[in-house]
Amino acid sequence: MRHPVRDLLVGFVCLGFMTAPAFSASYKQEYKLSIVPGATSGWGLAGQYFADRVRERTEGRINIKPYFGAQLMAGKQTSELLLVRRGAIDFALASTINWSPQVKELNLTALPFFVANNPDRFKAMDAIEAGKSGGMMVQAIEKTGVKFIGWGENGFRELTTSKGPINKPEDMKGLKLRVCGTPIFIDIFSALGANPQAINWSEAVTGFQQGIVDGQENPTNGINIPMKMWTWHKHLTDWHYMIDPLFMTANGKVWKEFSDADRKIIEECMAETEKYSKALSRLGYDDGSSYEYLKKIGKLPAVTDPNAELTKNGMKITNFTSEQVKVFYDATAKVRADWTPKIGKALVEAAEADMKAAR
Ligand code: X2X
Repeated sequence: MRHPVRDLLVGFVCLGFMTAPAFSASYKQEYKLSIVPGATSGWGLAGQYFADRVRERTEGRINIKPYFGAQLMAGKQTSELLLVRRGAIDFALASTINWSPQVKELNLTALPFFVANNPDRFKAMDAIEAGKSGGMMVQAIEKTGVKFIGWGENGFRELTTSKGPINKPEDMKGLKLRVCGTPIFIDIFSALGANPQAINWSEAVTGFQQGIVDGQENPTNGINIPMKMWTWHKHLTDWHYMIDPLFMTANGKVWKEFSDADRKIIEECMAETEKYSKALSRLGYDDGSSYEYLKKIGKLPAVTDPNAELTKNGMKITNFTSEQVKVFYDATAKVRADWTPKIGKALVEAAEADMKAAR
């Protein structure tokens, strides 16, 4: 005999049973997040922070696992975009310099002495991201079919060398410098008279250990300190010649499969991650706001005074005077001129206008 109340109850139970998991039934058990350097880099910490926030906020519905050390690309960092497009990678916290061989617009912030040639280099970077030029970069990224989720920061790249100090371009003559395999770097260091060697990050440390190269360039907080770069290089040239912002992306199909509510959560988690990532990158080099922010969220790293840490470990820091910056700026004029049409004149001009408006 049919029992209307029982039928109704069974109906409800089934409905409940079907709707709840049906939401996440199309979700993967694990989403792979690609990170080029290691877990202790600023970049690695930011990736982990994002994954943790998303897991917490979605109550485990979205489980993102960071894969550090470019392992999803077998070390080949410039293949990351291709693998996100194909879906072999679900998420990537990527650097402009690893995607710029394919997305030419992303060479913008690698134009030598372009962003730092402003009274406040961090404000200039933020102005690009928040401005018309940042929007153009996002468009260029999304044209490849991947979803852009938000910005982060590897940081301004400073030169470390075993020979030095570097005070003028002539001091760089013949220096063998490890750079990533992105063409604009070859042009910049060739213009300065050095001998750039394209080596993947995954093999770079072996190169430093074996003395195959005389130096490299990477952000101080994010990479140089966690990597204890003083082990191989005693000189640091604090020249901020370029910056690589990071950006979180997802494979287009993966993104579409999330519910609207979950997409919103992911975007909010990335907005938090942007603040964390930028604070890690800028700590000790800004007006103190990065320190305050990291303290507030309970995430102050062990090293809060980067220059003191470098000096304590025997590194000699060279800070350029404005005259020295001018010499290096002039020495790289041809690189900016050659790369402006490749990046797009409209984009370079929009970035100049965005940075100027923020002065
Ligand atoms: O290769 C590098 O130098 C690194 C780790 O900074 C990037 O992947 C951009």
